[in-house]
Amino acid sequence: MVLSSHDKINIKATWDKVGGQAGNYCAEALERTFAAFPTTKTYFIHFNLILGSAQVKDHGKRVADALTKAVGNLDDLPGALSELSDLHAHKLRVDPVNFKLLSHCLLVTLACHHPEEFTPSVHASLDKFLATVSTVLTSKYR
Ligand code: HNI
Repeated sequence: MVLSSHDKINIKATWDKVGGQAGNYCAEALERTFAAFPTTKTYFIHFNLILGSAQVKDHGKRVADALTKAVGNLDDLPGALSELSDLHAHKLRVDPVNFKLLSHCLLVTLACHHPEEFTPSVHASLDKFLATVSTVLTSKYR
């Protein structure tokens, strides 16, 4: 999937708008993922998944930092996410279907917090961005 210059503008504008809330939004997206798609919790049995858990908040911050790095490297996502790709493929072995579930919940979270900005065009660009990130993170499975 190729991100157009229009997609890149939409993605960067969204992330600018999100600003310092990225960690909180990603933690909310994780909470939504665990609530709406409970099978995703099987990857986090070593976490305390109670609502408001400090571990989930902390993990949200990590996911947000990775996405911030991705937004800053839209022309080289495989390079920017290379280590994370190794981790998810070789160590964590997360089934790729789960990336669609988390991506969906990230979109829902962004739409809830920024309804005005979440136009169909922005929605489409963010969906492409998350699908591309997901492809990179699952690219080393074989
Ligand atoms: Ni993911 C660890 C980013 C999707 C399960 N994940 C991380 C870390 C980052 C990260 C960053 C921390 C790395 C480190 O400690 O060095 N994960 C991302 C991103 C996406 C994603 C950007 C997609 C947008 N991860 C998923 C999905 C699952 C998942 C879909 C499973 C449902 N990730 C994990 C697990 C860990 C993890 C499990 C290890 C957690 C821990 O600390 O033990």
